[in-house]
Amino acid sequence: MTLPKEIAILSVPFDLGAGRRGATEGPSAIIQAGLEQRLQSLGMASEDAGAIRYTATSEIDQASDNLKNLADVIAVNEALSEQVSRVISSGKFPLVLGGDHSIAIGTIAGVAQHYNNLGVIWIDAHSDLNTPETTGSGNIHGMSLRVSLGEGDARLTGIGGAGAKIKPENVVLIGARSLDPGEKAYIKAGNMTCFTMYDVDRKGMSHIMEEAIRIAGNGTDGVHLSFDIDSVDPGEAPGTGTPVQGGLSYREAHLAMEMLGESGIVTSAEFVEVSPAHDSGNKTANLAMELICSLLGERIL
Ligand code: HAR
Ligand code: MN
Ligand code: MN
Ligand code: MN
Repeated sequence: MTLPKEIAILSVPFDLGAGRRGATEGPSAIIQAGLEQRLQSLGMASEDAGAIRYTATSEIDQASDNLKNLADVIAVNEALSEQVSRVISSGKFPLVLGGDHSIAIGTIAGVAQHYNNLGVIWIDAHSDLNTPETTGSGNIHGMSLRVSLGEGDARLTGIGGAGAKIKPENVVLIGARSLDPGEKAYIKAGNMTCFTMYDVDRKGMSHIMEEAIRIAGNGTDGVHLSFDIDSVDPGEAPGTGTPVQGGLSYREAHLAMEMLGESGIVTSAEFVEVSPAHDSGNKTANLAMELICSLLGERIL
């Protein structure tokens, strides 16, 4: 697989999977940062495929405490999974802009319809491996990776078809520094690779990315990048709902994207959790735009 030439940008202005409002404005802020012009100058054709439409429900407050806004999360993700699948069928590279990280459920469900063994590189301060039993917040953006692994509430795991969409041995987490007890137990017990910030500091981003590319690419027929902007240090990416100190530096984040771009293994990508209301200026949306360009081939020299 080489770098894609045709990109379809799917906007998902949705934040009901998060505890704080704000990520609905993420997609338009990233596009307004100049994404399409910049992709064009890289020789890529991009198509703004518009915002995912779904029918909002009136059941918001009837959802249980440990699955907040469940009906809306299901509705948006069903619609997103269909759109993502359609983009791949048309031969284009799906670039999904969130929105909170609950939308990974729909993105991965749509992508997985086209791959037998999908690798996933999940760059995030968090691991999003909670279940309704282990969540402390009830926010579904803290459960999305676990749902894609086929675990959790059946109404979520059934989005885009029943069952697991990915396997833990094909998943690599990078940048983790805020894990709940149930998430730690899952990672420690399982065969999922997790490079925490300790590992990034200790081994360096270059080494971590070589390993991540090797593991996610090993025996897989496609690789999805799920990039949560809160992986980056709040000093560089303040515009997000759940910032955590001690994150990736500006260059570490770019290096990760440059190496992934060079590897040519990435077949779909999403950038989530940009919240302009929490930003200072457009710093975070602009960073997300730049990181997308690094992934898609922009180089310093
Ligand atoms: N682990 C916490 C929870 O389940 C926080 C999850 C948070 N936020 C995200 N996802 N941005 O990566 O609520
Ligand atoms: Mn996340
Ligand atoms: Mn996060
Ligand atoms: Mn560091």
